Amino acid sequence: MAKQLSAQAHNEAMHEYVRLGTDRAYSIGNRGPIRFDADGKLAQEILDAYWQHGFYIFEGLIAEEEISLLRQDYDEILDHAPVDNNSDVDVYGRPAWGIDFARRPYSMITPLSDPWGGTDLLGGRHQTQMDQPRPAADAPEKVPFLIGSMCQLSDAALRLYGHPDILTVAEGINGPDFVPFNDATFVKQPGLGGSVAWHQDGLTHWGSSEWDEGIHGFNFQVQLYECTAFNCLWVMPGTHKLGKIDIKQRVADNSGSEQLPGAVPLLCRPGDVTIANRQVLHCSFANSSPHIRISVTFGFHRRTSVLGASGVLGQEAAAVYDEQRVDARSSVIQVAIDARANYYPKGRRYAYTPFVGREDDYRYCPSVIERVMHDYTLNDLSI
Ligand SMILES: O=C(O)CCC(=O)C(=O)O
Repeated sequence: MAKQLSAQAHNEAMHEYVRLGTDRAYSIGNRGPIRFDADGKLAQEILDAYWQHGFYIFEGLIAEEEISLLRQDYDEILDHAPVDNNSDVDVYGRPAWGIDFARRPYSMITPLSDPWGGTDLLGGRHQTQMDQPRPAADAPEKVPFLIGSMCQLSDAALRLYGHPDILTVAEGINGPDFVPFNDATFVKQPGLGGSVAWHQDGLTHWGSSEWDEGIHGFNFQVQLYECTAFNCLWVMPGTHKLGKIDIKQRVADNSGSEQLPGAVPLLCRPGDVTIANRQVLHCSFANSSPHIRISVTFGFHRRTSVLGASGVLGQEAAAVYDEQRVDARSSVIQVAIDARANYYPKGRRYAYTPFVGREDDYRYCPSVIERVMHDYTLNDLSI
C-alpha cells in the first residue's frame, strides 16, 4: 500500500535523494550542445555517450523564440482541456479541444496521483506504485497529465517535429529510414502533477532473437520550462542493456522505497532536449514542487523494429504495422518538415530519406493537412 504523505512531506523527503542524483548527473558527461561531424551527421562521441548510458541531454537545442511559441500554444491547449476524461467541456464551459478527434488528446488525473503504477494498464509495465501525496484542499479534482496529438493541436509543435537537428539525431540513432512512434506531452503542474512509476517503455521485442540495446527505439523530450530534480524525469543509467528488469524486486530490495539508488535526474533549462532509450529504467515523481514541467515527448524507431509488429500501448491489438501504415504515419514528419521550411525559410531543411522524390505530395497546405494530419495518431507505431 503506497504511503500518503502531505505534498510538503513528500517534497522534503526527496532532498537527500535529489542531492545525490544531482552530483551524479553532472559527473556522467553525457550533456552539451549538439555537435555534428564533417558530413553533417550527429557526432560519434554523442552517439557513444548515448549508447553507453541510455540517455543524453542536448543543451540549448531549441531557440528561445521557438520555445516561446510552444509555450503560447501549450498555454492555450491547457486552457482548453476538458474538466475530466469523458467530459466535452473545459472549465469555462466551452467545448474542450479534441473532442472530435478519433482519440481524445487529454488524459486527466487526480492531482499528485500515479495513474499507472501497479496496474495492468499499458501492458502492465509500471510494476509498482509510486507515493501519491495528498493534494492541497483547494486543488482541482482533475489535472492534465498527458496530452497527445501535438501535430494537430499546435502549429509550433508540428514545426518542432520537422526540426532538422532533432531529425538528424533520429537518423544517427535509428538510421536514415527511421520511423516515428507517437507523441505525448507530459504536464506536471506545480503541486499537482502526477507521477510516472518506474518502468521500461518497450513491450514487444524483449524475447526477440534480434533483441539488442536499440530495438525499442528512443524518445525525445523538448523542455519548455526548467526541469529540476524535483519535477523531472529520472533515469537509471545503463539499464537499457539489461533486458527486462524485475522492478518489483528492485523496489523490494530498496525497502519498498521508490527512491531507487543510482538514478540520475535529467536536469534541463528551457530549450534543452533530452533523448532516452525506451529500454532504460525511468520514472518521474509526483510534482510536489512549486515548478511546472512541460515535456513535449515524441519518439522514433528503427524501421525494422516496427514492420510486422502488432498493436500495443493503446493501438488495436489486432493491428499489424505494415508498409502502408508505416508510410502514413511517417508522412506526418514530411509535412512537418515542410511546415517548418515555410515558417523558417532560412533554416536548414532536413531531407527525410523515405520521402525523397515525393516531397511535392506532402506540402504543407489545406488538402495535405486534411489528408495526412487528420487523426494521424490512429497510425501511431507503438512497440
Ligand atoms: O516525463 C515523464 O514524466 C515521464 C516520461 C516517460 O515515462 C516516458 O516518456 O516514457
